[in-house]
Amino acid sequence: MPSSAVYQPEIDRSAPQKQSFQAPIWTAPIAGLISALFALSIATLIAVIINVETPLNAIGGEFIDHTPKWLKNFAIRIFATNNKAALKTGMLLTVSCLALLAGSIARRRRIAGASIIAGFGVVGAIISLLRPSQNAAALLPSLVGALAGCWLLTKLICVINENSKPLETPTTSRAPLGWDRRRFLSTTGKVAIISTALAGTASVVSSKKISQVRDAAPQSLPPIGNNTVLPTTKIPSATQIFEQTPFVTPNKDFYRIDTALSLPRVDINTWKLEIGGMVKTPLTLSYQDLLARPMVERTITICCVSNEVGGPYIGNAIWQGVLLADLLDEAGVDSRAEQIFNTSVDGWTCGFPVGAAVDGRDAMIAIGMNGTALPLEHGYPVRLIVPGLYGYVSATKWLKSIDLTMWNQAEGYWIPLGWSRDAPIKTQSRIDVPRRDENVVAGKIAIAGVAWAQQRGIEKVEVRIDAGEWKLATLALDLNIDTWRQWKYESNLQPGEYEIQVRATDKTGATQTQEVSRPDPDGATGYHTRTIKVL
Ligand SMILES: Nc1nc2c(c(=O)[nH]1)N[C@H]1C(S)=C(S)[C@@H](COP(=O)(O)O)O[C@H]1N2
Ligand SMILES: [Mo]
Repeated sequence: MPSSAVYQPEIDRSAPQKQSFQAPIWTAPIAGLISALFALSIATLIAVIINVETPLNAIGGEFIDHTPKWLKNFAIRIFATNNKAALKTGMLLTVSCLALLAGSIARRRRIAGASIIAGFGVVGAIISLLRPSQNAAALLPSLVGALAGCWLLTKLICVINENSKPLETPTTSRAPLGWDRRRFLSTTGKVAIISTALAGTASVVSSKKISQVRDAAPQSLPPIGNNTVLPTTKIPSATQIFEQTPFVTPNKDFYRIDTALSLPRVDINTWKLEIGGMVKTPLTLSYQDLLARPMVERTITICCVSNEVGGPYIGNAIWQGVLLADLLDEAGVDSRAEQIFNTSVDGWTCGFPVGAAVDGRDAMIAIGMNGTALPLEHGYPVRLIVPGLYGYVSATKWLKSIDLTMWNQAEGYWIPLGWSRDAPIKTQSRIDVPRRDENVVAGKIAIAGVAWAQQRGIEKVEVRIDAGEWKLATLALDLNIDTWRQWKYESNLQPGEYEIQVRATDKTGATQTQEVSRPDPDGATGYHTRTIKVL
């Protein structure tokens, strides 16, 4: 019987219709939504259990890596570091819309509706397989999830359509009962509860596995030479002349920037660092090999190129690790090599000039941060730290391989997106005190902050109020040319509103430029300016 046939009840024609025979229009889309949630939660749980990337993270990751340049730069500006949460929300909304659609279609054309879910599963499976560091097992979660979703959708559509179809030969004695509302609600309710439980389990298992990765990190790092004191205690106190910004940024407060939707879970027993490309002897090093090597400890300030003037994406840490120059020396670098190209476990890449590793600066393979093994968020087990270069060209977290190559052979992740290939950190300064919108009381007021010019060092910092004369700020002890330097300036201020500006001059004598420019393509410029209210 064609589905367009309309059932004309033989009975109750004139009676007021209390109960409709057909399930309401919203039931089919809801069936689609519930089926998709069921599929996703099953897929996520399987992925977490068999240690592959979850389908949603795989699709999200692929989306991050392949969004057009304008969209990515737009998203970064709009959402700053919340862009991952925004992406996840966007994905869930998209999946939900597709699921609602799949459900509505399935009501009349079951196969067509289910094939939307199936299609999503196949796409998810293929993307999962193609993600960095994944194997054939990555196909499983999406495929099983999609099968489960299709099965459930067909079942729910049956519940919806059952009894609402006209009977082949309607008679007064065999009138259809109408659709079974109670059965539909109780089935979808149960499935919703099961899905929530599956998703909850997935999240618990996933956190547990992440803690296992964290717990596998050594409790303490090998001592540097004969020194076993926690490094933070060795920083001279004269580097700190105001308290609001600690000279050494605690790990928990350190800014985090990366493209990873989930933290890479590195198995420390199988992880290896490969150093290859244009070298005489390629090296393969395990975590233990690295720990057994001579190590250094250096205080270095790293920062993100996308930091706005006055922004928070900068931090200073005591890094412990193996000097890159030592490893490159052992590998024997071909003199024609131009670029040190790095790849992370999560497939992110970057490259910097060979010179930056061998010109005497402390470029290193870091395994420790502020006296502990690298936190997972900051690149455990191993990352690169290159003083004087922005993070996006040098600071590879979850490092997997280092390749000596030519500039025209490989391009780092951010370069095709319009960011500069060469990215030395620009001289900058920031006002930290008084805080924005802080009300200060008239009298002697402390203005303070940090300034940095990695590889050149900070020579002087000047402050001006209401575009007046530039006045020298007092500088804290200069630990080395690769760390930020604190500054402080005291002024007697009457009640009123004041505009404060700061500028730094590096040890080559160059003063940071006043010209205002955006972070892209190679770092923001301009003077940090803050208006304060004195009461
Ligand atoms: N694997 C990986 N490493 C990465 C990135 C990334 O996206 N993936 N981002 C880089 C950028 S842009 C910066 S600024 C620094 C930030 O390091 P942090 O998160 O430890 O502060 O890491 C760099 N290393
Ligand atoms: Mo960055």
